[in-house]
Amino acid sequence: MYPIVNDLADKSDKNKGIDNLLKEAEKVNSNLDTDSDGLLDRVEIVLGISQNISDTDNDGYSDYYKWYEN
Ligand SMILES: [Ca+2]
Ligand SMILES: [Ca+2]
Repeated sequence: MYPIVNDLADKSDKNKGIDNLLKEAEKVNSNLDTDSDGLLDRVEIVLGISQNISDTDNDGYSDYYKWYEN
């Protein structure tokens, strides 16, 4: 298993569908961080954000910052 995914799942109980999304993410056979924002592609899929854009909503804060610091 991938600890970073489990960490996010523990933190994201606000997302009721996280278990199903994690199963979807398991299908992504990659540990790449395509956009180099600190979140693995498979984690970004689980969170519903872009694995190709480091600041998905373009608000000046990286995806990593929003999910780990807020
Ligand atoms: Ca990323
Ligand atoms: Ca991203």
